[in-house]
Formats: sequence, structure tokens, C-alpha cells
Amino acid sequence: MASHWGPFLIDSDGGSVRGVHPHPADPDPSPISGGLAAVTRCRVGRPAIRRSWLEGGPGTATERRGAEPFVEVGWGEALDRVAAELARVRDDLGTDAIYGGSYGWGSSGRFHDPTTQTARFLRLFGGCTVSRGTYSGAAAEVVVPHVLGLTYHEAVAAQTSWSRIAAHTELLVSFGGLRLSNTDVTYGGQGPHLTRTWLGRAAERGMRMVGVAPVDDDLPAGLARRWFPIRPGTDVALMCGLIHTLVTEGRADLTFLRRWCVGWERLWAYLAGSGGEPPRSAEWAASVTGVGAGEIRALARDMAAHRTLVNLTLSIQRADHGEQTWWMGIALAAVLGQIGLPGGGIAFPFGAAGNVGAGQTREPVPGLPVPLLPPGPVIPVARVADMLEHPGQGFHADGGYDLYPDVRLVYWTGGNVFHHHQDLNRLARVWQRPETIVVHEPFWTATARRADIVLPVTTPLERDDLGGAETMLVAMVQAIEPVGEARHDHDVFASLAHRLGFGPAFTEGRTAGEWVRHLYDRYRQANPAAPAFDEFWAAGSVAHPVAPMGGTDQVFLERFRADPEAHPLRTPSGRIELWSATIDGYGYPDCAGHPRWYEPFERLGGAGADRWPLHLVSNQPRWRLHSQYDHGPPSQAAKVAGREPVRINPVDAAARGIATGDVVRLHNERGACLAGAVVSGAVAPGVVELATGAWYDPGPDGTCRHGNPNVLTRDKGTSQLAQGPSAQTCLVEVTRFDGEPPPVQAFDPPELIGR
Ligand SMILES: Nc1nc2c(c(=O)[nH]1)N[C@H]1C(S)=C(S)[C@@H](COP(=O)(O)OP(=O)(O)OC[C@H]3O[C@@H](n4cnc5c(=O)[nH]c(N)nc54)[C@H](O)[C@@H]3O)O[C@H]1N2
Ligand SMILES: Nc1nc2c(c(=O)[nH]1)N[C@H]1C(S)=C(S)[C@@H](COP(=O)(O)OP(=O)(O)OC[C@H]3O[C@@H](n4cnc5c(=O)[nH]c(N)nc54)[C@H](O)[C@@H]3O)O[C@H]1N2
Ligand SMILES: [Mo]
Repeated sequence: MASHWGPFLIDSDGGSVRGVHPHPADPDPSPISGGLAAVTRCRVGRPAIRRSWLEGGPGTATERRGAEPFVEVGWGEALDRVAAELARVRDDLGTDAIYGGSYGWGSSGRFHDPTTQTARFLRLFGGCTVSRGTYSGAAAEVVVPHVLGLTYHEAVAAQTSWSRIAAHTELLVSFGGLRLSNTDVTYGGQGPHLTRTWLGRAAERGMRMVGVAPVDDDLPAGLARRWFPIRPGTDVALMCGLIHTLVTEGRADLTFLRRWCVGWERLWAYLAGSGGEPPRSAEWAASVTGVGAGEIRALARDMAAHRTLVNLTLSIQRADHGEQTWWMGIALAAVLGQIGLPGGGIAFPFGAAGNVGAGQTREPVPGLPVPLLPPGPVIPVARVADMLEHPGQGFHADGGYDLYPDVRLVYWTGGNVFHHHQDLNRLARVWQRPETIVVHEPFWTATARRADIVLPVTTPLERDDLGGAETMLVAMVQAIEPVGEARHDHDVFASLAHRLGFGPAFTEGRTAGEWVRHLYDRYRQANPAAPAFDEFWAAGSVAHPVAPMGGTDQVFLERFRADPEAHPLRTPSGRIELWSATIDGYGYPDCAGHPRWYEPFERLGGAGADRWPLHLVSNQPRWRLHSQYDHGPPSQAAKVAGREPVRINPVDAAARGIATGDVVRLHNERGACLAGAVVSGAVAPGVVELATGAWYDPGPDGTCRHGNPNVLTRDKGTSQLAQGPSAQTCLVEVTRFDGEPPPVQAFDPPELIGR
């Protein structure tokens, strides 16, 4: 079986999972697979319709979403009602009134991927309002093309190979650490896990690591490593201090800055302190970051004296003004002058996904074809609540200006917006505005519970599919019967398409099983050495001929460095843009023409810290993928007092009378949640760490009883440039919860009325 967290073998009795075993080709399997033992639990058994919607029609008592019972109906009735409602909204209000942005990871599998299925269906239907970008890398996705002239995905595929890092890098300075557990996962399909092996080889040869991060175990244990704790959200200030030191001490590579970059003079004028601004020196950086000025200078010297790779993870851009961390990080590498040299320069986002540095493109296994997007509104993905709240209001993004559409119908598959979006109390309010919300889900997630119509769908264990990863193609052979009345997303859309008059266009006359064979045959046309389908299916997987990008031994921006005239970047200047006339021309107050420090809306030592003295880091969970299989054994084993664990430094815990195992309350002006305390020196003083994805479980006063951090985060765009999520900018207070804590009800199904 293939998954976002790697290949594994599944042992089943046809109805349930008996065991999940590591794949023989995987040297470092992920614990996440263990969650699949719970695949039959918390399932949506039958199509279900919210009672008031069923009785009163679209728009009835929408404030009761998530609070009232569902009526279970047959598939025929559910599909008739969904098709009629789609047609009503399209015909009366137009397709802009349907939001099909539907962000989420769903499950891997080339054919059954719910995002692709939904896009094909809604585009053939006539279109809808969609979203662009990701919660993962929204700011990076917009900055990288402006600065390096590559799309974000081109740049990630072109990253320096691990083999080159292992052979050449002397010092790896990583902003956001290099969290091995995060490399368990790659969107769309992870192959065997090799990051630990590569890091080990690099360390054996003598590579040292510096992890700039609020959490110590963001760096793998057992290697030559140094933890550089920093106040969260202040990386740009540290980068400024490093650059300032390099320049004033004569260690900057001015030749590189002049020949390979544009805009250095303007950036330096800012950093040196002009127009009444302070010089962005090591002393200034120390006052912002909490790191000593001497340490900053020592790190700058170390970086200049060695083959140094500057790595940027995604967490540092998922914050207020997140665009700046990546832009200034590229500037720092440019000042060091090692961009394009083996093992030196700039890298991203190692430590945020398992396939970075694999030196190969994603296996070209064809997926379900998606027709062109009909014209219609496109919103930055994390602006969904703004859209629902402010129809007709204008918004800026990357030089464009548009109006939010008036959305009346929301169609969601493969995502859990009531885990992933910021400020869930606000989302719950604006979620009342649409007239109809349709969700396809295997499980009774917080999002499914807040729908009007829930259609139960299968998981990958209940269907045949093709799994593509870097080095292997996996036969995802159905392991168990569909649970309850679950159907495949594809079959649901095929039935709807037939009702709406475009069935043959959607299915092209193929069943799901026939599509899987058809896609394999197309793969085989491109890879003639691959065996026939039946042979592949029986073998379970094939190692496939990989399509190397510049060889498996590539160096990021090597050709550009070798000859910038012959191989210019696709930026307006052909160089690395430390000054972007394009961005400057947008005239944004919150994103200038060169990277710079902006005060975030809150931070330790800055705004808000007098009221909320702790910084909340909501990072990725080790024991699950986001909210998926939170009810499964590995995630449940990590819970403390039945709640999501929150780690707090011993100093902060002592000041609050908190001990490991206590139930605690995290709160700020946006919301509150309970969690289970773990006192640990692995988090810096002033920092608390609560991973994302605990199933949202608000009590009567809105406090999440289970520990979803997004009741605390603010729903604000990074800046007008990218409008990405700023989840990592978040201050809180933590107090011990005394008395009898309320029970967690996240995993109890909603009240269901049979019919
Ligand atoms: N505070 C804070 N919030 C964050 C982040 C953070 O760092 N801090 N990180 C953000 C990031 S980077 C991301 S990517 C998002 C992740 O947010 P999501 O991608 O929304 O999270 P998942 O839990 O993976 O949700 C996938 C859902 O799809 C369902 N599903 C699985 N397979 C199928 C299928 O075949 N069909 C259908 N219809 N459904 C299926 C699963 O049951 C699950 O409910 O969270 C974001 N939120
Ligand atoms: N096991 C597992 N792996 C995953 C996922 C999962 O759900 N489970 N999700 C995947 C997804 S969708 C994505 S997008 C990637 C995300 O990749 P990232 O965004 O890079 O990962 P995070 O875990 O959010 O953050 C990594 C570390 O950055 C540190 N950090 C937070 N704020 C700051 C800051 O302001 N400055 C500095 N210097 N460090 C900071 C935190 O201590 C945190 O542990 O991970 C992927 N990997
Ligand atoms: Mo992500």
C-alpha cells in the first residue's frame, strides 16, 4: 500500500485491519501507519442530512450547523438532493456562488485523489469559485518566482541532492530546524524514508548542523548539532544581524552580489540604517531575537569560513510577513556567495517533506485528467473565511485585485477546514452564511459534523489505485470491503454527473477499476519496460525508471552560477532579485521592494507580550498526518489526560504550578483550549508547543476541550503579496485547569436519526 507517509504492507481479514507492517524497501518506516487500525471507527455509515436543512430547505437554521442531529437517508435521495441543489445555485446565482476550493490532503492514490476528482467534476459542471496556493507554503510560493524566477515546485525539484550535501556541506544552518518526523511525509506519495540515512552520512563526513528553532528536537539527535533557540517570528531580524556582521567585517562576497544579483545597494542602504531607521546590526538583532550579539557574530564568521548551506523550512513563512523570511534567507545566502556551489548556498524546504533533495522528479504516473478551469473567482486559499464574511469586498494578492464572490454553496472533499484554518471561532461564525454545505468524508470529522449533507466515502484501503512515489510505483490493492455504505468519491461524482446530464463526459465510459488500468496503460506507454498490469498487480510494486532532473547529483542554481549570461534566471533582470521592481510597483504597505524586518502583529518582546507571555508553536504532529487518524492508536497513545499534549519549559511550568499530566488551559483574546501538559526542556523558555490536528471539540463557551491550536491562532494574511496563513504568529497564556475537566466528545458521532 502507498500513502503520503510511505509504503507499507497491510494484513486484513477483508472486513478490518489485522496488522500494518513496514515495507521491506523502507529503512525508516513512519509510525503514522499504525493509525490505520482505526479505519473502521468514527465512520460516517450512511448519507446524512442536517435535520433543519432537510425539513426547511437550503439556508434553514444555519446557526445550528454542528449542533443538531442528522437524518440518515438512502443514497438515491441524497444524490437527488445534491444534484438539484447544485443545479439550483448554478442556474439562479451562477457558478461563482459555488465554492469548490476544497483544500486538503485527502489520501494518496493517483486516481482516487479527491481533489482531482472534485476539480474534474466541478469544471465539467460549469466551474466554481476556487482557491490558489497552499496552507503549507503560500508565502514561499509567491516569493520564489519573483526572486529566483522559478515556480516554487520547479525550485523544490531542482534542490541540491542529498548526495551532494553529504559530500560537501560543512555547515548546515536551518531556520526552522530539520524535524525528521516531518520528513515522514510527502504530498501525493512518499517513497522509502532516506533522510535519516543521508543526514548520517553527512555527519560522518563532518557536517555540523545549526538549528535555529524554538524547539530543540527540531534537530535530529545524535549528530554534530547546535540548538540556536530564537524568539519565534524573529528569523528575519537574525538574518539581518548576520548579513550586517558579514558586511561590516569584510566577509561579504560583493562580487557575487554585483554579478549574480540585483538590488544589493538598496538592501544594504536599508540594513546599514538610512532614512532614520536603525542599523540592523548584531546588537539590534539581539534585542529582537533574544540571541546574544556575540553569538550572532560568531555564527556569521562560522558561516563565512565554511561551505555553508542555508536551509529554510516552511514554518518560518507560515507567519505574519512570512514572505520576508524566505526573501531575506535567500539574501543571506547571496551575501555568503556560495549559491550554486556543491553543498553551499540556499536550500528549501529540507525538513518539511521527505522527498526534498531526492534529486528526481515525481514519478510521472498519470492521474485523472482535469479540464481547463472555466473563468471565475480565485481566492488565496487561506482567505476562505474573509470570502464567506465579506462578499463583494475587494482584496489584493500578488499584484492583482479582485472581489470576493457571494458564495451560497460550499462543496468540500478531502480536507478538514475545522482543523486547518486559523481562528476557528471566527470560521464557525462565518460558516453560517452559505445556504448549503456538502462534504464527502470517510470519518465524522469536525467539518463533516458542520455540513448540511454528508456523503460517506471510502478510504484507500477500500479501493484499488496506483500509488506514485519517487522510486516506486505501488499497487494499492483493496484490503477491506467499503465500510458501511461508503462509496468512492469517483462513483459519487459519476452518479451526480449522470443526474446533471454530463455522465459520459465525466466517466468517459469507464468504471473506477477500468480507469486504474487505463492510467497504468498510459504509464506503461511512457515506460515500456514496466510489466503488464496483472503482473504489476501481483508483484505489488515496481521500481520504476526515474526521470532525473539534471541527474540525481544536482546542485541548485549550478548552471546559473557557472554562466549567468548564458543561463539567466527567469526574473525580469535575469538575476537573483534582492530588489524587485515588480513587488515595489505593487505599492503594498506591508511588502516593500526589498526584504526587510516588519514587526509582526504579536511576538515575545513585542506587541501583545504584556498580556500573553507565551508563544504558541503549532507544528506538525509526529504521530499522525494533520488530523487524520487522530482516533488511531499512535495518536491516542500520545494524548495526555485524554487531550493533545502541550509541551512547556520547566521555568514557565513552575511559575504556573503546572506538572506533567495536568490538564491546562491555553487562552488569548481569540479563544481557548484545554490540553495535557508535558514539562520539557526541549522547548525554549517562553514557548509552548501544541501540534496541529487534534479533532476540534468546542464546548458550550467555545473552548476546545481536546486541544486544537487553531482556536488560538489569528486569521490574517501574511501580507497583501501572498495572503498566506500566519498560524505561527500567536501569543497565549497557559493556566492549570483545576477541578473536573469536561470529557472530550470529539470522537462521539453526532446524533443520527434513522429513516
Ligand atoms: N495552527 C496551524 N494550522 C495549520 C498548520 C500549522 O502549521 N499550524 N499547517 C497547515 C498545513 S501546512 C496544512 S497542509 C493543513 C492540513 O489540513 P488538511 O489537509 O485539511 O488536513 P487533513 O487532516 O489531512 O485532512 C484531510 C481530510 O480528508 C479526509 N480524507 C482522506 N481520504 C479521503 C478521500 O479519499 N476522500 C475524501 N472525500 N476525504 C478523504 C480525511 O479523513 C481528513 O478529514 O493544516 C494547516 N493548518
Ligand atoms: N509527521 C508529519 N509530518 C508532516 C506533516 C504531518 O502532519 N505529520 N505535515 C506535512 C505538511 S502538510 C507540511 S506543510 C510540512 C510542514 O513543514 P514545516 O512548516 O517546516 O513544519 P512545522 O512542523 O510546522 O515546523 C517545523 C519547526 O519549525 C519551528 N518553528 C516554528 N516557528 C518558528 C519560527 O518562527 N522560527 C523558527 N526558526 N522556527 C520556528 C518549530 O519549532 C517547528 O517544530 O510538514 C509535513 N510533514
Ligand atoms: Mo502543509
